[in-house]
Amino acid sequence: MERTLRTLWIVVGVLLLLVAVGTVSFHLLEGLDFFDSLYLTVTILSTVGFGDIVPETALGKVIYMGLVLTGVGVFGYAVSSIASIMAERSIFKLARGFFFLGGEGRLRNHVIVVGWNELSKAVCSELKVNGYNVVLVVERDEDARDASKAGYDALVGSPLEEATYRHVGVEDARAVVLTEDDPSKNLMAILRIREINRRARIVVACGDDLMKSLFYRAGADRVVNLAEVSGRILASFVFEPLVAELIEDLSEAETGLDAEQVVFQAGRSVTLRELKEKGLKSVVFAIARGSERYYYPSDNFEVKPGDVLILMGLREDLDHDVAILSRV
Ligand SMILES: [Ca+2]
Repeated sequence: MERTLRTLWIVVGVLLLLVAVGTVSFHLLEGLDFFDSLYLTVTILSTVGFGDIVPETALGKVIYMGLVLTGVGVFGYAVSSIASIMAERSIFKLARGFFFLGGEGRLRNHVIVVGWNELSKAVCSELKVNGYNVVLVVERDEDARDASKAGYDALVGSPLEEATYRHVGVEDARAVVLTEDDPSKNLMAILRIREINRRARIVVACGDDLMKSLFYRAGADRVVNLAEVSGRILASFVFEPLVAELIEDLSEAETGLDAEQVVFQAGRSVTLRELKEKGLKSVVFAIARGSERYYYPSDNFEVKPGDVLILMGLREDLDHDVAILSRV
């Protein structure tokens, strides 16, 4: 892409040079005024050659022929490289932008992931396994191509600009995950997103604690210090490898155990016993009510509408239980 762009600039430069040479030559040799000289040069270079103005002098004819021969190549090359740049850009910038914005392709409840790196790849794959619709925002064309190959929709755009987030439908997004490690960029991104959507969950990765409070103040819902989290798991593998294994297992949904939070949306309260009698298979590890947490609640615990159940179990059991809870 960059190379095509550089070549294009060179071609445009050569073209301008030819226009200048032709115009000045015809003006001096043929006695044409500047405008007619320019007109003659441009029609020759574009290979149109109307023939309404023709050179009379021998040197003028030589220059005419020279411009005809170079014009075919240079002009043709310029047109084709502009066309290829337009085509390449449009795939990601224009076409996708329009697709995202309107009609049946309108995105809803999707998760926007900013950045394409090892971290975001893990984020995207985990979201996908959990059934979320992921849309990426990347800065480079090659990242967009890479992401598309991996099966994700990607938009090329600056994470600093509001328009980028509008293109990926941030007003209807469920959440945004910022995976890049540039703190000032992340800060700006949070502000931009909050301008458009006050409710979407914003999760930010950060390398140290310096920016944490600033991110929260800007409107982030969760700032995760990656070094801290992975450091703790690494250490756990030393003195409690089984626990570390369990934590790792719980954190990914594709195999083994998984944890899930489910909002209890029934119109009445029920005891945990009643839910178990309905066939709940997984373990109710905790119940969250506002800022309160009730860990391993007993069978007599009364689950109220709006409570959040935190379930642990195998994937198929969790899916089964989510279905049961939605029918209560
Ligand atoms: Ca797992």
